[in-house]
Amino acid sequence: MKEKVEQYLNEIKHFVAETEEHAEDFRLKYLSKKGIVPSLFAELLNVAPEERKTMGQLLNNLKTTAQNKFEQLKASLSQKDQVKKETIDLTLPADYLNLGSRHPLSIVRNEIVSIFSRIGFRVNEGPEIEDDWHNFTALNFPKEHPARDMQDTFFIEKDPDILLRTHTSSVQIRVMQNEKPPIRSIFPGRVFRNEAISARAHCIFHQVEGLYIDENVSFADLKQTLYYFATELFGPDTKIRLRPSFFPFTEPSAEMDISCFICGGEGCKICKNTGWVEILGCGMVDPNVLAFCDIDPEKYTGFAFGMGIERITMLKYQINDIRLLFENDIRFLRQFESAL
Ligand code: 2NL
Repeated sequence: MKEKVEQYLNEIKHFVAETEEHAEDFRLKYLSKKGIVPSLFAELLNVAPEERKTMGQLLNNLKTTAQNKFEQLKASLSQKDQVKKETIDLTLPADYLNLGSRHPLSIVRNEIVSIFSRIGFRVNEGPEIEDDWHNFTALNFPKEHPARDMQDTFFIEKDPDILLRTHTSSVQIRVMQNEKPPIRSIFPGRVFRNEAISARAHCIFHQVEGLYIDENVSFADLKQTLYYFATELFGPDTKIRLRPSFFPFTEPSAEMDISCFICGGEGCKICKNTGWVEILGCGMVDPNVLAFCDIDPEKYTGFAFGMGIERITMLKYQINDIRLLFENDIRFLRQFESAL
């Protein structure tokens, strides 16, 4: 019996398990109810009483050796598993890299900036928080004009009036004060108006305004510049028409329509069956505005225009609710992944 135990100890010591099944075979062979260790304990009854104590000790040693070996086998197998999982397979294709996409308002703003920069316009930006003088007074708004009302403008402070700019024209005032003509620049930016939010209006939106001041700048220059802009943005077949309008800061003033780029003038939902879509306001800079900025209105003339980026984006991509442009819903934004 003693030799048998020695032999088993040796076997156990050199046992190798490649898989979980091998380890289970080991447990069944030595440690299960009908396995070697319990059978040897059963044989103890046949051993001479004076040898029982030493044999008992030998068997106990065999039992713990087998138990320890089994624990060791299990532990090393699970470690092997872990290593297998952590090994990097360099032949696998790479994970899809989500680059995101440009916001539709940025796509359109960049396109407008790019069109005007091709004909010599620079870009200027300025503060979103303005004073009354730059936002209203210098733009020829009368003292009691309704736009100056709390109902229309977000005031940060009263007396002196500090407010969120209601148009980017305030930046044009700053440029006219700081630079000598010729001035040829466009002004993209965020503007604020105290309006109830709906499908068609938001209290925050984006504008691009433009300004050209020099000697002998005429209404014909304005018209040709805007015609170039319209054909670049909406296609070479685009026609324009100007309708008389009114702004405090331009005289004369006009609104510009383009021929409907959806139906080509036949009449559809987008142009409300008129064949024309309004896209911007414009006019010759009022002499009072030039004078406020210390530019001599006898020597210089200029034209200016302004458009809402949201409006143009909604027309171009046929978006029917302005709020979609502010919610950043990923399902909406993903639709512009290939637009730029
Ligand atoms: C519109 C109309 C317009 C201007 C903006 C302007 C600026 C200065 C002087 C004169 Cl500093 N004019 N800007 C002129 C005409 C129209 O915007 O419907 N915007 C969304």
